Amino acid sequence: MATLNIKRNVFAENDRIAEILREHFAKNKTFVINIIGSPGCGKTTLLEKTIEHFKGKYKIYTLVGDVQTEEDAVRLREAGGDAKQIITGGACHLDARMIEKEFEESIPKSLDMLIIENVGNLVCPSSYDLGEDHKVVIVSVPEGEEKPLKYPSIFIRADLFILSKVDYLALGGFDKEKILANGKKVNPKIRELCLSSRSGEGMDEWFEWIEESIRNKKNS
Ligand SMILES: Nc1nc2c(ncn2[C@@H]2O[C@H](COP(=O)(O)OP(=O)(O)O)[C@@H](O)[C@H]2O)c(=O)[nH]1
Ligand SMILES: [Mg+2]
Repeated sequence: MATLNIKRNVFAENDRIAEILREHFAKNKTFVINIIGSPGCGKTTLLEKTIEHFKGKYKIYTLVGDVQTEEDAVRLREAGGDAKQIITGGACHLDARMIEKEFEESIPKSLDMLIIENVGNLVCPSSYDLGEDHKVVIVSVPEGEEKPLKYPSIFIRADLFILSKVDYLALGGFDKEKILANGKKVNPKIRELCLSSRSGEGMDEWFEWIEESIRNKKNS
């Protein structure tokens, strides 16, 4: 019973900080996404391409969560982005307090977009609100069609489902319609986007979604 209460308090405190962050981002008109997917599903590669595409047009800052190493932040800076690594030292997710600390210390206040790449994991990050506008869930083609059914909590909470690495579909043996249907089964309202950072397929739709979201945030 005591354990349950502690867990409830942790989530309540996280949600309280996330709401404060959301108010700050709303005031600053910063569009915020929280990207969640398994290790290796292609999160950082997608962000490298996104940074390259919007360079000079939008001011974008990226926070990257990993258990260890600065590798991803280095990659994003090499792509021309402004990026900061959050090393969790073991934690399997980012929480609102970590983002609050970065809000106070590193995140510029005049931003068009803040992208948070969460720690690679389809489970724990789904429970932590980071003050984002949208959670975006990514599953890559080789991970298998049943993933939305096995990890429903992130699909329930996400607004956008990206099926990544669609260049692998050409190899055969992957059922694209089935994984998309499974996503819709868990969350009928989820928007779907199929893309490949490698071949470029579907990337225009991703860029358009970002542009539209930034516009909507500015006008809100
Ligand atoms: N075939 C293919 N490989 C990709 C694609 N995107 C990323 N990768 C590869 O997948 C591996 C993991 O990518 P990374 O972006 O580091 O994944 P993360 O752990 O989710 O950030 C790397 O070897 C990438 O080159 C893609 O669209 N197609
Ligand atoms: Mg990464």
